[in-house]
Amino acid sequence: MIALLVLATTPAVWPAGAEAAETPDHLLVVNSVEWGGPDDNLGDGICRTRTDGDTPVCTLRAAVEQANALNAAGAAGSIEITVADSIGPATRMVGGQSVTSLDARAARMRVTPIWSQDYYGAFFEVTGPVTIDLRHRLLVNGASAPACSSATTCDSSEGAAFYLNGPGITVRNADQVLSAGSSFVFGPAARDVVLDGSADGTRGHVIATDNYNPERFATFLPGARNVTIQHYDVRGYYGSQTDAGIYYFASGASAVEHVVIDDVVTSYPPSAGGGCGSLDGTGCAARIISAIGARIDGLALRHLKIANLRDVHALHMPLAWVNDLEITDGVFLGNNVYGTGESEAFLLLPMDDRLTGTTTVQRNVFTSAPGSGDVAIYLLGKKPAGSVEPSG
Ligand SMILES: [Ca+2]
Ligand SMILES: [Ca+2]
Repeated sequence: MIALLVLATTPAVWPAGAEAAETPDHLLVVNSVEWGGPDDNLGDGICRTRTDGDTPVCTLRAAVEQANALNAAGAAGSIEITVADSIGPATRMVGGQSVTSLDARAARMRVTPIWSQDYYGAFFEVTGPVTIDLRHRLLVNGASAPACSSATTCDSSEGAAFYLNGPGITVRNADQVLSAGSSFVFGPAARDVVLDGSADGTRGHVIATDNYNPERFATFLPGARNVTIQHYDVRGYYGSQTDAGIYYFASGASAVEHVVIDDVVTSYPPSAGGGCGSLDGTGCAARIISAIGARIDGLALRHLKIANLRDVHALHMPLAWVNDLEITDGVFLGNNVYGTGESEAFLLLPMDDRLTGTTTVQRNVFTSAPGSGDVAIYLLGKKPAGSVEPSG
C-alpha cells in the first residue's frame, strides 16, 4: 500500500546549527577512556583531569567542563572537543577516579533532576557553544557493565547520558550513547543544536538492546528550539507507553520548536524475538514518537525508515498539539503496530483541533506485516490514498 496524504505542499526549511570552523580556536583532545573528572583548573583553558608523568590526562568529562567554563567566561572563538587517535574505534568508557563503586551515578557531572524521568541528572551537561566529535571511537555507554557492576545498579537511579542545554552545540559521530534514562536530552535552553551520526561518512548507531535500562533516544523538553538529528541507526529502548520513545516530547506549557529528524533508521529483525529484561533487551521496542500532551511548533520527519516494529504504537501524537508537521520521503515497512483498527494506525496524527498550521505527509511508503490489517494514517477517520486536503 502506498498512502499519500497532502495537506499542503511546501515543506518548511529551518536553519541547522552552525558548522564548526576548520581549525577551532580552542581544541580539547580527550586522551582518556575514563568516566572521571573533574577538570583540575577551569580557568586555564586546558583539559586536564590530572597528569600522568608529564602528560595531561583529559577525560571527556573534563573536556566538557572546560568547554562550559570557557563559554561562561566569554571566551572568544570556537571550541571543539575531539578524541585522540590513541583511543581506538568503538572503545567503551571505563574506570576513572570519580567512579568509586562501579555505579554509573558516580560519574555524573550533573546529579540534580533534569525532569521527572531523568531525575538523577546526566553524565555530561553541555551549556554553551561547542562541537563534540567522538569520532566513532569513544562510546558513552553507562547502561550496562562495566560502567556499573550489574544491570540493576545501572538502572537504579535514572539519568541521561548527554544533557544538551545551550546554544550552538553540535555532537558528531557519537555511537552507543546510552544511560538508564535518555541518551540525549535537549533542554529548555537548547538552541541550534545538531546531533549528526555521520559527520565523517561512517553512519552513527545507538542499538539499545543489551538490557531494558535505556528508555529514550532523544528527549525534548519544552522550550528547546532548532534541533536537528540526522544519519543514525537507532533501535531498542524500553517500551513504556507513558515515559519512553525513540523521540520523546515532554509535556509542558511551552512548545518545542523546529525539530528536524532526517535519515534515521529504526529497523528490527523481520522475525521479532528476544526478551526485554535486565539481561536481554533484544526484544525491547519503544514507540518511535511519544508526545502525550506536548506542544510542538515545527516538526519535520524526513527520510525515516522504520521496519518490523511490533506491538507498540508507532508515531503516537493524538494528544499532542502540533503546528507545522512534515512527514516526507519515509519508508515504513512490515510494521505491525499495537492494537487493531483505524484508531491504532501507524501514524496517529494529533486529533481534534490539535493539528494546526501546514501539515505535509508526502511521498511515504507504508506496508504492514502480513495479516496485521493496520492502517497507515489516522486523522479523525480514514482518508483514501491520494487524498489532497487544503491546509487549515
Ligand atoms: Ca582546565
Ligand atoms: Ca531505565
